Amino acid sequence: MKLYFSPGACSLSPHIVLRELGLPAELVKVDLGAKTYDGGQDFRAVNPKGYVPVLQLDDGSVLTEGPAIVQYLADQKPASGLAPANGSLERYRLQEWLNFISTELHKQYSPLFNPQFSEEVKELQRQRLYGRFDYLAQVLGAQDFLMGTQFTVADAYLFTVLGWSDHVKLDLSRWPALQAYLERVAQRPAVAATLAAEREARKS
Ligand SMILES: N[C@@H](CCC(=O)N[C@@H](CS)C(=O)NCC(=O)O)C(=O)O
Repeated sequence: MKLYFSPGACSLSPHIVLRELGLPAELVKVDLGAKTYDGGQDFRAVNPKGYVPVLQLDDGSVLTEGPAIVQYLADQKPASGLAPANGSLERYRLQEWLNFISTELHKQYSPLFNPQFSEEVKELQRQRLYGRFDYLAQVLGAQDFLMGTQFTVADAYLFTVLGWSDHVKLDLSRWPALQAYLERVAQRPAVAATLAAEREARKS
């Protein structure tokens, strides 16, 4: 398998999942500005949508969209508990979280990275996100992870997105439960190893 990624981007989520599962994969760093990888190969030939993450399977098939990729990975090792069994209500709960993170958080952060948006628009966007944080803090004040006691792929994704907060001037200090959650997840050995690997990848 190959994971096309960019250090610190949303591809951190499947990268964490790979390491949590102990699955071997080649990591391919993508230059998102130039849309190239391996020093000049056309990334759009791999993913015409032009964004990471992309998972390429050994038979050459390409899977895109973070929520689909992390579920595929978790299903390679069902005993890991990173995703509940397909068809169970709990699996739909996991998908409920993945969709929430994708649409209500991830894609609400995106304008905050965009220099073309005014500070006024960005502030409106921050207020929208603060409402989502109120809800998340209620949940994570009462349990360690999104699904309860078990770390799942949804936590890998939420950790990734909330981790961008400082960078886009979203102050999490109003939500101690979210700060404690980020610390809890960061302490997981696989997560710490992933963050270290992505820090290293930034240098190359
Ligand atoms: N819907 C996609 C969105 C992925 C996405 O937003 N990727 C960003 C990095 S976090 C990216 O590669 N952006 C570059 C671009 O869109 O040109 C998913 O959930 O996987």
